[in-house]
Amino acid sequence: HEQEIMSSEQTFIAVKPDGVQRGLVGDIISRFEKRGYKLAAIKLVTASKEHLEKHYADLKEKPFFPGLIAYMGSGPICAMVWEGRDAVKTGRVILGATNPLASTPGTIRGDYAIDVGRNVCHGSDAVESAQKEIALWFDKSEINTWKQASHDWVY
Ligand code: RTP
Repeated sequence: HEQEIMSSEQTFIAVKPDGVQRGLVGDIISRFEKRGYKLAAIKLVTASKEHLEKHYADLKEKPFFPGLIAYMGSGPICAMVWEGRDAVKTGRVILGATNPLASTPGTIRGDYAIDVGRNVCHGSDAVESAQKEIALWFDKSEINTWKQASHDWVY
């Protein structure tokens, strides 16, 4: 299984300003840790408007875009890179559906949110966007390569 671990994916996960304010950072980290994912990078950032406009470039025509940028810039965000098998897709499952009213209980949004405009967390939606987002939010020097002692117990 060495090969599979070596080729394991990275995803960009963020606790949005409402999640940080509500004290949910620890719980969100804990869910990824307990599932078996490995933390490769983490920092608290208050993002600039320009940075957020790059992050959400695909949504710039949406009517909710200005509100989304204001919300995301309203306080610090906990930015993270999580690594492990199928991290992008499974990361989205751990977060739950974008609209919390449709999120399954047991997911982060399904447990903690009721409003799409205050949905607590972000996760990359594809391997390609994960790579772009990781490069946007982190310098290469901030990404840690380390061996998880529990790997053999996870895989
Ligand atoms: P995210 O990037 O935050 O993980 O969310 P997503 O891919 O699941 O959803 P996306 O469609 O890319 O939307 C990004 C974020 O915009 C906010 N949003 N508000 N109708 C609305 O008011 C509305 N729709 C989306 C949400 O915060 C969503 O996570």
